[in-house]
Amino acid sequence: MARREWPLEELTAGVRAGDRRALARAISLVENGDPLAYPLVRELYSETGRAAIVGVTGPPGVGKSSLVGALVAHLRALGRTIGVVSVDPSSPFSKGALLGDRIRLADHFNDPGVYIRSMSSRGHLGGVAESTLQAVLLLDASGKDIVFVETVGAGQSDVEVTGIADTVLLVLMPGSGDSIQALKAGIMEIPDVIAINKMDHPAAKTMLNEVRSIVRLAEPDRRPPIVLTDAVRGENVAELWEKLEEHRVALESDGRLEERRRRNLAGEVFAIASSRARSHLDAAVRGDPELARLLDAVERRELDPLSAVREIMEKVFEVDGREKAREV
Ligand SMILES: Nc1nc2c(ncn2[C@@H]2O[C@H](COP(=O)(O)OP(=O)(O)O)[C@@H](O)[C@H]2O)c(=O)[nH]1
Ligand SMILES: [Mg+2]
Repeated sequence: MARREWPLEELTAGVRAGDRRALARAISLVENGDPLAYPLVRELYSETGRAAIVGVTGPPGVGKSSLVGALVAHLRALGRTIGVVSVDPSSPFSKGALLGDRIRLADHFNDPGVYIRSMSSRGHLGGVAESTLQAVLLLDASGKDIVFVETVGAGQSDVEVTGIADTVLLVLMPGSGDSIQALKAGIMEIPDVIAINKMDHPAAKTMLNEVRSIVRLAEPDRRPPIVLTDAVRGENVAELWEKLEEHRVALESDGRLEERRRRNLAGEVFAIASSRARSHLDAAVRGDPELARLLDAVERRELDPLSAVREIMEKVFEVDGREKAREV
């Protein structure tokens, strides 16, 4: 496929104008960890923060992509513009993926008010968390009103990308027993809104009761609304959007949105820095004969583990390994 080269200024202007080819190119740069992605996002960052970011998480197969598709259809009818970033290796959003469903997501691939993108989870230096954050920022800068970020949740993914979101929607379906247990055990953070999708399933009511009983364990002001949905027929999708919007309006009205965004951005910055530090460490020690010698010495009990850590920290990060060892 012949690819036109974009000068940086043209690409920046194209993203700003919401040009889909510019967006496609920009997100590819981000996804590939291309050095050009860095000045691009840096240039646009001051223009971000306007979009409502909705994280959509839940086990594979519950209907996250379908539900996002249904929400996109609903929101387009209301005249809102939408970006979708999907980090779901098990069911990538593609032109054909949801064809055949009543919600013809494929229609939206030609709609200038919608940009849908599946992110590959193949890693580069900063990993998938970094490219997802950058892609969301690009969609935000392109003027989209709402950006959905779909990730596989419930302990399935080691990247907690919902840390980007203003509002977190957990999608479950009848029979998502493991997720119920995870919620109950407090392993899963309480989401802002819960959708029990596939309400056409005979066990939907049982599931609703189970989820209700768990939600009741939370503080009254932390209890998320629960909505039964059918993503294929678009049932209760309007109600679901209402709950998502109500959550954001409530956050905005009392300053919690700023607080949450500050916490999220701090978390993202630290997560990306940690991931880079880890990659740097991996690259530095891979095949390093000196490290092999250190590890041999640890194994022979001639050098204790923390002394080995200290030597590695000094060598790789040029920091005092002793201080770090004490903090840990
Ligand atoms: N019966 C029924 N099937 C659904 C519903 N929503 C999604 N599905 C189907 O469930 C499967 C998985 O959906 P998908 O959106 O890819 O789930 P994801 O892995 O959570 O993104 C697909 O075959 C959908 O057509 C629903 O509300 N009812
Ligand atoms: Mg999916």
